[in-house]
Amino acid sequence: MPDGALAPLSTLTRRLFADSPQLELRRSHLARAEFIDAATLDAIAASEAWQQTAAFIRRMIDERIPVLLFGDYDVDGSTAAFLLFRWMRARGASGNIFLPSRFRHGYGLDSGVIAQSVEQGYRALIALDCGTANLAEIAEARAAGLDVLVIDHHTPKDSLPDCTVFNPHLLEQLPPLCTAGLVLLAIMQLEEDPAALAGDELELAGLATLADIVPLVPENWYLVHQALRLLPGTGNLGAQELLKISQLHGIDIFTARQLAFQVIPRMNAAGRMRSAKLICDLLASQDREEARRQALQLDLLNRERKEVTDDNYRQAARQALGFEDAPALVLSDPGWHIGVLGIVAARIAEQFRRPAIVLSQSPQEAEMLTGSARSHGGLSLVESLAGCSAELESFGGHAAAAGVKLKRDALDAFREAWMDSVARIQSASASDEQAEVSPHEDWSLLPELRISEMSAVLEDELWLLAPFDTVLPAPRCRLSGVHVGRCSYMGRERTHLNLVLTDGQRQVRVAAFNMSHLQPRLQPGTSLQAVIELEPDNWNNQRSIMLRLIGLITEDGSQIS
Ligand SMILES: [Mn+2]
Repeated sequence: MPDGALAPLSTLTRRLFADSPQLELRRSHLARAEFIDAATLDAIAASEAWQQTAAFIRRMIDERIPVLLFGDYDVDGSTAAFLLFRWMRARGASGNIFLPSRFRHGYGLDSGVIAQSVEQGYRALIALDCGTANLAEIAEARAAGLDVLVIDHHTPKDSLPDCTVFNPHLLEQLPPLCTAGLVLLAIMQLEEDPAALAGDELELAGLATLADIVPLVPENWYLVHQALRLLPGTGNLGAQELLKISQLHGIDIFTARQLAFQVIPRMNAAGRMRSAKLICDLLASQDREEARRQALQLDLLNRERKEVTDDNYRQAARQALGFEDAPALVLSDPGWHIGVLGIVAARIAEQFRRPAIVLSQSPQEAEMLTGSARSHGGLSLVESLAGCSAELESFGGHAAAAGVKLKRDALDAFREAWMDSVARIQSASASDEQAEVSPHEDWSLLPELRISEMSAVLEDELWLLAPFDTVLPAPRCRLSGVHVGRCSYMGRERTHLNLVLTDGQRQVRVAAFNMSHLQPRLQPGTSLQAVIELEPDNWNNQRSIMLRLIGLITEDGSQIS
């Protein structure tokens, strides 16, 4: 049992999290050291979807049916394919992994690949991290004699494919796991001898869970929490070399931020710039020298990816300035790189504080545009796209991220239809929310914290409960009874501030990212309350808590951010 998992949380920590029920859920998950609780597992095991899934996988192994595992080109899709294939192969299954290319196939099952696999003698297909929406392709596969199973977590359309689909959207007992999480669950249920596992399954599924940005409900949180602790000592050669090249060696416990900013982009660079097969090859590597070369290759692809992203982002931002009043942005250029559209859309959505779709010309079909959508302000993309699907060839994804395809000459009509759809949803949700003002709006409602209350206990408990997302947000509070000790600029372009606050006895450092405009208000000696967010930090391999400035409450009570 992990240290401190059963000790009751301090009153201070409970107060900082407003006694969220997530605190106890997380602690009890940790105390039981299990990914999914036994009662939920029993309910899943009894479901028809699981029984058919288990029977399918066992039949592949027992009858040595040549099976193609068709994944996706991101961390989740490739890790899921790697984990399931390695486990099945070790038990005698015959077959291979196929990961599509963004440039040749696009997202999801591909008719050409299915036809080719039939010619090559495959007799079954497992779609991983895709397939739920591929009704036509699955009908073709079945007509060609392939047995088909889908393990996926994408949102289903109105109709379902004609095969077994293991998807949390279709089985209420299943937590909202990503595909690698579903594969981990499947392997743990199917494996009679846990000692026969490779031992890296939990940390790799946890890494994929973090990469896929699924909500950190207790099951997903547990996987990520474990990955942060297990990855530093992973037995997987490829992961070891990847961590080294990501400058993450000699660290006992990672923060989610370290993996999200240093490791995951290097893995995703494979599918963005070349082929996600590189991720599977790296994770499967049995040779140190080979693993080192593969990690280096991912690092180089990531550097290339950064340059292309910056260039395409600048062009897209220039275009966005032309749509000042639009509630959402649709930007398009045939020259933009297919592999970075999602990152560019995310950056545009963040910078312009609006949902954004970024499109380029489809590499497969010259008359089509293909692109990525990223949400802002809680809008459900899938819902908003469903509201204008007449203008789209296809779309799919989740609330926060989605992919779209449309005819080039439908661009203007689509832009108009999507604007209407977004505006409709936003006005409906604005009236829903009126009754409920978020406590973050009125900072005087936030819990108060004094420097004298900050201790090693608080630090340990925050490390135990992290990582945070919308399910359990990082705690925000008012640091009171303090005045400014020092304030200096930070960062090459002096965009950040490094603030030292003191209560007269002890002092703390507060990081103010992109808040250099507050500098004139932070003269030494100024009394104020600092609204801060607390988050585990590992800067310089020193385990600590970062205090991130959200805003200031001045002595006369005004809120400034
Ligand atoms: Mn996924």
